[in-house]
Amino acid sequence: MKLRYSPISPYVRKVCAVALETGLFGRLELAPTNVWASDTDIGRDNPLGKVPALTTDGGEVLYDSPVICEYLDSLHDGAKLFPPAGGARWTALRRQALADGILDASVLRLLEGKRKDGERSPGWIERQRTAVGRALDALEDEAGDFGHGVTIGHIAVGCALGYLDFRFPADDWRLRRPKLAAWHEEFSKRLSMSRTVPKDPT
Ligand SMILES: N[C@@H](CCC(=O)N[C@@H](CS)C(=O)NCC(=O)O)C(=O)O
Repeated sequence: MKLRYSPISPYVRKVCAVALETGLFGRLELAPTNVWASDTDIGRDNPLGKVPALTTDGGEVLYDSPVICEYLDSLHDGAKLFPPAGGARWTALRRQALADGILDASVLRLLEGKRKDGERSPGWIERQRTAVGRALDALEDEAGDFGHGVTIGHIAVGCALGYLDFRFPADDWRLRRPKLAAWHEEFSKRLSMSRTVPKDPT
């Protein structure tokens, strides 16, 4: 399987963490991809021009990260990261959606912040920052129920919090969120998390 890959994409991190948790990482051929390069060919694999995109052994290209993660989870016989049915499944999927939403808002905030003076919208940046703050408060409210298990919801939340540490350390999301901080400290010790921490390529 070929994974179009960027070492600092939090969505790619989610896929890699799932591959590590499920013992499939060794089956991934990592294809480094700069989606922002003017000559990138990512659009041939993913018409949306984004990573991650996974070409299966059968030649089908899958995107985006929730689809790729669920596909990988279907390829192994161990404990499933996507609970098969019932309340546990909806909780895991909702947590993944919340965490991915934190990423979406954070990426929008980052890109807006890089625009030139006069083009940048402080109101738009604030809207994204506020959405992330509310999402983090919601996670703090339920962090006591996270337990010690691992589902796609846990992995997505771990990746979202790691991305905030990477891109917005000054925000200090841990302030007033002690339960979430304690959970994250413990969860970050998993191999799937420690091996995929984002690092600035420069
Ligand atoms: N919803 C997508 C988001 C993927 C995404 O936004 N990836 C970024 C890299 S972090 C990207 O490729 N952006 C290029 C673009 O937006 O043109 C997923 O979960 O895979």
